[in-house]
Amino acid sequence: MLNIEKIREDFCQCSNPFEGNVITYFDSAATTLKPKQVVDAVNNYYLAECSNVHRGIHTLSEVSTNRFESTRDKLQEFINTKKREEIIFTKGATEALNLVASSYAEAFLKPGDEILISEMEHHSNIVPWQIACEKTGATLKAVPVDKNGDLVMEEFDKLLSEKTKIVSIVYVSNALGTINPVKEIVSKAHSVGAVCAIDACQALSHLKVDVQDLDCDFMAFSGHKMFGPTGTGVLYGKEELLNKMPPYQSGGDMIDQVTLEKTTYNVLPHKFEAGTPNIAGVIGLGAAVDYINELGLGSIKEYEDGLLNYATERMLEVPGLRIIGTAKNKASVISFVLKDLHPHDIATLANKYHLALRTGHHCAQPLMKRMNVPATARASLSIYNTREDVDKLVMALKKIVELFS
Ligand code: C6P
Repeated sequence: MLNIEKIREDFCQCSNPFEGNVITYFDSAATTLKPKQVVDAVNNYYLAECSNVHRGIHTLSEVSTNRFESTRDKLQEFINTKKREEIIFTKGATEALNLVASSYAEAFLKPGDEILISEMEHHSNIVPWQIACEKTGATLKAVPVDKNGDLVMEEFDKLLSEKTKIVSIVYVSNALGTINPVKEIVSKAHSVGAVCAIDACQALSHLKVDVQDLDCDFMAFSGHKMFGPTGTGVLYGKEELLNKMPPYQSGGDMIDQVTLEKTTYNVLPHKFEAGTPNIAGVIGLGAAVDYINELGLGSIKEYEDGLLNYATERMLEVPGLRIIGTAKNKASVISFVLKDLHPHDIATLANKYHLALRTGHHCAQPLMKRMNVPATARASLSIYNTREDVDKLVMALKKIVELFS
């Protein structure tokens, strides 16, 4: 059982007023709040240990390098990679997916090949593949989504063929909360010889993820959606694939030997980490992993599932509210529309009640089109949200409905 009161003390935004009011935060799918343990780790680096990594032999550089690299060890254990070198630091899931699309897809795809995604992808898992297709002559196909927000797996089976070389699917939809059957998807992708990438951006702070159990070839995620600093992210890749891929960016740190005629490249993971990395951010991400481990993902999931059920039931009390995304297996995201109110108006009014909701297409325009809505309002929940927060939201939404009727 999580001690929510104690957790809320770690996230000072849960109790500190901003311009006179405490804001109830329902936008954790955009970025989670940060616990003081993470902020302290970042501060400690800047105030006491600041220096560059992998370069100097002086004490500070050694300390920073050790702290930076210890995050890689923590992440190896966290998602259970076979080797620590399979963890590549990026600035976020977007960069991680671009890395695979640029490096792997552009190097190995040819005209006639196919990439299979789904209608519920974030733009970060659509556009890089479109660009790779333009450059290679490959074709992009998308698995449809049903009216509840589940992938239509029969259609997945039909679209998957010997032509499919890459399957790239979101683990948890940021716009609907649907949890996809990724283990089954990976296994099906492998049955036709395709590699499978998983966009786990919305999964890591809610579910236990084990890349060896899933057997995925690549996985992308962002540190800032799992209580870590912004500008941090990870690409996991199987060692044999990463080894045969060309570098994504070039410069310092990713080289072995440089002459004016030719350059040889560094070993993994450095081959894909050109230039000075986000040292403070990665150290903070290590503290975020410690924080999640301390709470336990099992307890987090149990608490969030209970809160999601409560919020779903209570929000349906609001006259005219329709939840968009009612898959059986969901993480703590509730997207909704309210009568014929534009979602921007809902969020603007909710903001007056000091409630932070997100509205818009959530960088998933093809999904909005499929669900026949221009946009939704979205409440995304995390471990620091409570039933009282949900009650406040429901009360505000009821008042908004009254105002417009
Ligand atoms: N979704 C949201 O409010 P970055 O921006 O690189 O950290 O993450 C991109 C990304 C990729 N995949 C999924 C499933 C995501 O949810 C996101 C980010 C935010 O839903 C911003 S649009």
